[in-house]
Amino acid sequence: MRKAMAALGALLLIAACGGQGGDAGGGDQIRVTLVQGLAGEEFYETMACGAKAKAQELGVTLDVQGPQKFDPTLQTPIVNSVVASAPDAMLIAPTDVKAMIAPLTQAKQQNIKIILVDTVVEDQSIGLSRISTDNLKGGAAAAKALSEQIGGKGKALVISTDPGVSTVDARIKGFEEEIKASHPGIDYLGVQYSHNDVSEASKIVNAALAKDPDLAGVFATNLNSATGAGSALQQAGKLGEVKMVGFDAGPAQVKQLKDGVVQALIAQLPGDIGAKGIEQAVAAVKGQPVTPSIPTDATIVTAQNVDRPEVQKILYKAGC
Ligand code: T6T
Repeated sequence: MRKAMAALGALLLIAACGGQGGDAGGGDQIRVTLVQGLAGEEFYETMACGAKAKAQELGVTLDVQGPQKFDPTLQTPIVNSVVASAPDAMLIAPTDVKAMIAPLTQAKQQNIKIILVDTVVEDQSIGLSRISTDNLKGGAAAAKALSEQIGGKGKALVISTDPGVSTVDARIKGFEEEIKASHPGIDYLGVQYSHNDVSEASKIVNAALAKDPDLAGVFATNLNSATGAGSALQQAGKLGEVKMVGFDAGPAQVKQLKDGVVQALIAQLPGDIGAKGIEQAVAAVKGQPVTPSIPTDATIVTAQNVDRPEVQKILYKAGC
């Protein structure tokens, strides 16, 4: 685990400054809308808390909206209505790399400054700034942590949301590359998709246990996948037998960590992502330089460090 923590420490990179800016803003209060990937989910609520605190500090008006499901067909109409309300800037976590290009192009054409928080789209011209965890390194760190837990051998399964979500796709890539390069004893069973649904993730793990009773490890690439996968392992009485590493650190994941269902969580800094998003939005609206790419840190949380004050501080919250 120590090795994995050291690897994850390297996720903190120095942000490179760029000179891409927008038009100068007027004297009125700047209006920003944050469009979450999923309303009410702790990662995005913690992001909203960070954005709200920074908006208040900078005297910015902030509106927060999000779909009830992590689904581009639900996020698109929200973006369309935000475009109609013509804020100065939009912070958005796009729910699909392709499907969200068209609505965001509309926003760009209306001269709304777009800042990508967490996820991105394939069209590199969308987003004056992109703020996220280094998910590729996070996935590799998850592979190392899981391998350590299962003694470098046995069957390992990945549960993700849907293909086409930039963050979790990068986590899978990082995981797979690390397993292939350095963990020859691991029999990789591949990825199964839960559509970001807790009960779907549980079903996948139940079916996997039926097919492969000797399953050794699970990597769940995000909060809902981890919650569902963890409860399936718990209900199947597999504690201690099947090890699990999950991305994200909401209250349910932390409980599973303390209950011994999950051995390690990779906690992101959604509050920082939101706060930095507001800073970039304000700079863009004022025509000041923005930073095209801002990596934020991630930490491996285990039963050993979870109660430390510095770790408690980074766990996700359901509200501010
Ligand atoms: O893992 C986060 C986020 O980074 C990802 O893009 C989608 O899922 C979460 O919101 C957690 O469920």
